[in-house]
Amino acid sequence: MAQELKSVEYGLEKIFEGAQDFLPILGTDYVEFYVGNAKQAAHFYKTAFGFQSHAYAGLETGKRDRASYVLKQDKIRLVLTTALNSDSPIGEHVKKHGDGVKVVAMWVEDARYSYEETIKRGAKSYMEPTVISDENGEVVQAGIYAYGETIFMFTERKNYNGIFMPGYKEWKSDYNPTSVGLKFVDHMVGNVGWNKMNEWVKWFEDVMGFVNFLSFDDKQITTEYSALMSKVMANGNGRIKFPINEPAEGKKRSQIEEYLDFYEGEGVQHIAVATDDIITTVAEMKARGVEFLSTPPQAYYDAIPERLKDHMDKFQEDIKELQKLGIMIDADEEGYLLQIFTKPVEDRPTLFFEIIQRMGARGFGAGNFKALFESIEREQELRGTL
Ligand code: TYF
Ligand code: FE
Repeated sequence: MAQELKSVEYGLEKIFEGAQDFLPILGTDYVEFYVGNAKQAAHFYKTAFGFQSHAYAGLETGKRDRASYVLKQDKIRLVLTTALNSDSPIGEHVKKHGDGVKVVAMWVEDARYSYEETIKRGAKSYMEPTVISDENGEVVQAGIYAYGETIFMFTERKNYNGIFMPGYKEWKSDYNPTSVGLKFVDHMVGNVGWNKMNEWVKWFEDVMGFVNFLSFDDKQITTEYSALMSKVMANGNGRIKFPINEPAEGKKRSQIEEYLDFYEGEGVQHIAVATDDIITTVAEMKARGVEFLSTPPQAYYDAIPERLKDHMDKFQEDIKELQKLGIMIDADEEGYLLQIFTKPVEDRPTLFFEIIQRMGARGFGAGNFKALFESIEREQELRGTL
């Protein structure tokens, strides 16, 4: 079933054609989580995911209401923020959603302009353009609401050469686990409510100037039990990709519905991070205690040479080794990709990570959907949420 998805239309040409250029985005600036205990979360992402200590803000830097730990791995920056008192919107967020992504920050040339243009096109304001400065210069930030309580923040840093942002100090630690080889954020997926996907597709088109470059409907993404629909939105240069999922009726509860119930609303479902050596990255993460979804069955791996056929000559990995680690393989017209998914990284079955290595392919692993969703359903079964 999944293999038939080859015909879905996509391609960078289409992105460039369809996208409006009013909002040039240079890349993902950082992803900020609101968590119950930022100190411990930072330890987890350093130890298990190979992030390095980068910057810190909290009582010691004059912040009275919060503590934020900034972690870095190659181009990826994670910010882990927690409340320091009960009277805090950060604490409220954690109370409602559990630990999760609050802010997706995008690196832009001009934050004021990005804000004005998106507001003009219908965005709801979260934070008006704000200049934050110190002896290293200034950062300008402005924010708009995206799905649920998730914020898209525009960050302009052309006049700044400090460590992360004014208000933060460099975080030097004696504990420095090595990188696991994660390089950059490939995409971030949002789960939205029943029948809300097309509203959000339109929001990304109208407000952000993005285009829909890939679509999967519930007939394509359905297993024996649950179902979902998914559309991928991308910006003009293709550097920012936001797939959107909505639940669909199946025989049992959709994994998207499970997320919406436990997150108590719409939000970021997974963050896909790229590596150029997935075997080393995943072996290292497993050794450090990261839990991944179960390995697809033998029949899945038996079918790989057939799926790879046009790309078999380029294929460099050993299928046996990929199978040993539970890594999945998919191919499209342009190449192949390797991917694997962690289990949720909190107690609520909400946010998880994807590790992806693209070998030319620009798709999202449609050929793996069936095996992936069956693996997710095995977890749902254990949780009693299927
Ligand atoms: O980002 C994607 O589209 C893929 C596949 O609940 C996917 O990583 C889609 C939906 C989902 C989990 C993974
Ligand atoms: Fe993904």
